[in-house]
Amino acid sequence: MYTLYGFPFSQHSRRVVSLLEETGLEYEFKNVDMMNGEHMSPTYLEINPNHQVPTLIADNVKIHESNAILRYLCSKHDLEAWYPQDADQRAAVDQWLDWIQCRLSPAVLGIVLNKVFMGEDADQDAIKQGQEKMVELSPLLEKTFADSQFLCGARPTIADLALVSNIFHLGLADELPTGESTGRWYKAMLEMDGVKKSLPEM
Ligand SMILES: N[C@@H](CCC(=O)N[C@@H](CS)C(=O)NCC(=O)O)C(=O)O
Repeated sequence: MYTLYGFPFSQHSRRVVSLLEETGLEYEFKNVDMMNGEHMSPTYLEINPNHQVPTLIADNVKIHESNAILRYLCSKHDLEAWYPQDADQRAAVDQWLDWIQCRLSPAVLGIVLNKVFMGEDADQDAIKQGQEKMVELSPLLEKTFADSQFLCGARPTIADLALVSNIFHLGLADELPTGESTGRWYKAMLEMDGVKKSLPEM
């Protein structure tokens, strides 16, 4: 039985929830109320000194970093379909996970943080930079989904779960990547039970 500390409006938390739900692994979700600063409380800082969600706790391990948690769960439970053992196939999943974290996510965060959560303190430059980056990155996704049903082939992997958590986040700011094939992929991802269960109540 896992304990997952997270927050439904955190895209990094949602990707872990969606894997746990998709695979039926047992877990207890502990809500860290970020709107009220609970992630900065001494109690939570003991759990994760980086003051970030998610954090996963199992019998012998405590892990932060959402993608590390996804990889851990897959390795621990032999979730081959979600994170292949084969080196070539695994490299493709890892490549997308890193691309999402390093290239896409900063743009998404810049837009959503400032358009949705910062009110009058919003940094308009960060929104503009994020939007410009999305104009650059959206065609890369569109080309990928024109050739392939999911990021790494005919079925979703943890890379798709990481991506959909970002794209849903972008949707909070009324922005989505352009492209018919990307739209088809997004619709298919939103129909997955685990993804549905990871979404915040709105
Ligand atoms: N690289 C981390 C990022 C986690 C992250 O940025 N979490 C945000 C919520 S989506 C957070 O907790 N922010 C609070 C803070 O940084 O103080 C991961 O992938 O888990």
